[in-house]
Amino acid sequence: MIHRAPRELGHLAAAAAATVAAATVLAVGHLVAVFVAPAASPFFVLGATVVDNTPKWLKDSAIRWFGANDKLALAISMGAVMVVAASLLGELARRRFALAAGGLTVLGVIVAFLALRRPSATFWFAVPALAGTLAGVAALTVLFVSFSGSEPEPATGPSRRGFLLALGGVTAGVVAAGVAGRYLATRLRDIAADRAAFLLPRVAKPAPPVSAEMDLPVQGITPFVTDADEFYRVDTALQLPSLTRGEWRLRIHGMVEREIRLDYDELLSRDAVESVITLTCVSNEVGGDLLGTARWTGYRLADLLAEAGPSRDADMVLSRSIDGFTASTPLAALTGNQDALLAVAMNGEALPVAHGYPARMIVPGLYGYVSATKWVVDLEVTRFDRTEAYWTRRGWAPTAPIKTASRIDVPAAFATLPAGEVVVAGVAWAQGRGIRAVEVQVDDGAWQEATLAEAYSIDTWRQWTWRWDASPGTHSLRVRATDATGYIQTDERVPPFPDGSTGHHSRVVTIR
Ligand SMILES: Nc1nc2c(c(=O)[nH]1)N[C@H]1C(S)=C(S)[C@@H](COP(=O)(O)O)O[C@H]1N2
Ligand SMILES: [Mo]
Repeated sequence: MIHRAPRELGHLAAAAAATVAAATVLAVGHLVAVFVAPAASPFFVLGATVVDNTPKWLKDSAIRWFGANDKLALAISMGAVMVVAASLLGELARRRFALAAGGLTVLGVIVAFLALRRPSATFWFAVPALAGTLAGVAALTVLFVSFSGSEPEPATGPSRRGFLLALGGVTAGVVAAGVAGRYLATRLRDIAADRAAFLLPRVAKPAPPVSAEMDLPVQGITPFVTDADEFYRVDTALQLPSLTRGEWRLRIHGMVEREIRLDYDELLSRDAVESVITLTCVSNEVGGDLLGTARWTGYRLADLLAEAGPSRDADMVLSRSIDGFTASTPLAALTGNQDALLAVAMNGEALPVAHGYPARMIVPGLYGYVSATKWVVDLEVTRFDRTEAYWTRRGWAPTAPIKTASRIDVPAAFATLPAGEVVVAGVAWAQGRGIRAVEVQVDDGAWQEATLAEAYSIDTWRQWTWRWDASPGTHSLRVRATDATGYIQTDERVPPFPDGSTGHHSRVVTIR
């Protein structure tokens, strides 16, 4: 097998195989980087490392010699170095395949380390080079095995044909990965530039500010407003849609008096509004963190729908995203709520691509799967008895108001704390109704009234805190909320399917 036959692979063939394997590292790494961290592409990492470490005199001469083509000159010289290095690797593989594979791995790991040293690197930066290296070693192995795999016959036997086939196949794969990576990278860069050029629309009446009384100074409590990059993300997109503002269109049609088509500039000519809303996922388990609060800027869906004139017989709006996701929202939840938005900004900045850039829906009081379509491009006014949406077709409830719920943020689960005063705190939510009270229970004791932070609105969560005089032992803390209708959060445990989980969140802590 591998240990014998490689010696039979010619010098040129071995060099070609190793060069293709090295190219695999770069191309696959580049493709993976598009999704993980574009700046961590092995191409850019090697290029930037070379540029950063080129002595000034050489850099200056390169610019003098090659002028605007200095990047091209850099690419060509790096390519030449790679071919030479790969040929040496191929030669090594002919003699000791394992050593060559190990050598390629070491080179890949070095590139991963270089990636980690790039500015603003996170640990993700190591991933593209490592993924590329895996693919490269696999390519090297396939190429050498293809030669030696079948019964080696002399001269132009099947082994040679196998090798040429494999070489052609892997090369085609490398080219495809390279082209895909390049194409996707430019597409995503377009979006980044498009987002960067976004200007927050002027709002006639800004949403009331979040005051200190709404955001308690308790260590470890969930902040009232969630940072965009901390905001939970739930969607079916394997690859984020990339839709520029220039490309974006919204069509409102179906059971309407007149169909409407809007582009982004036409949207901007309307009055923008702002509203602070807590978005919640139906999949949130008791105690889970699939919810967050943001200040959303956008345009009233009620106004946009009014322009189209929905028919009296309609009772639902089927919203569709550019990637085919759909949500069915009760028409009344959109026309009857001034805070149901076609949002374009989150916390004062363009929506992040992952949160629906350039436009998404935000509807207070309803779980996201029936209301919060990201990358939305189409609103069809229709009826619940005519069609279904992405998740409702899969058995999730067609009407899905957010259930009254509460969560303990501090102390942490299974924390060990000194006896005496312990601060217990968290958040509670019942969008559309508001939170009236929160109570905490220790073990089987009586329910104790927590102190509520000031409410922002009925459509946002509300922080709460309770001071506990804790005695030694292992204790269980439990929380329940009462909403403004007087409904007390049930302790009946039900899973998220089909219309949201219920049950009390509890935490066990040890007091010393
Ligand atoms: N296009 C699209 N929009 C979508 C979804 C989706 O899968 N695709 N998921 C929905 C669900 S289930 C939720 S809970 C919210 C989550 O929004 P976020 O990712 O901005 O937090 O988006 C909604 N909008
Ligand atoms: Mo969701």
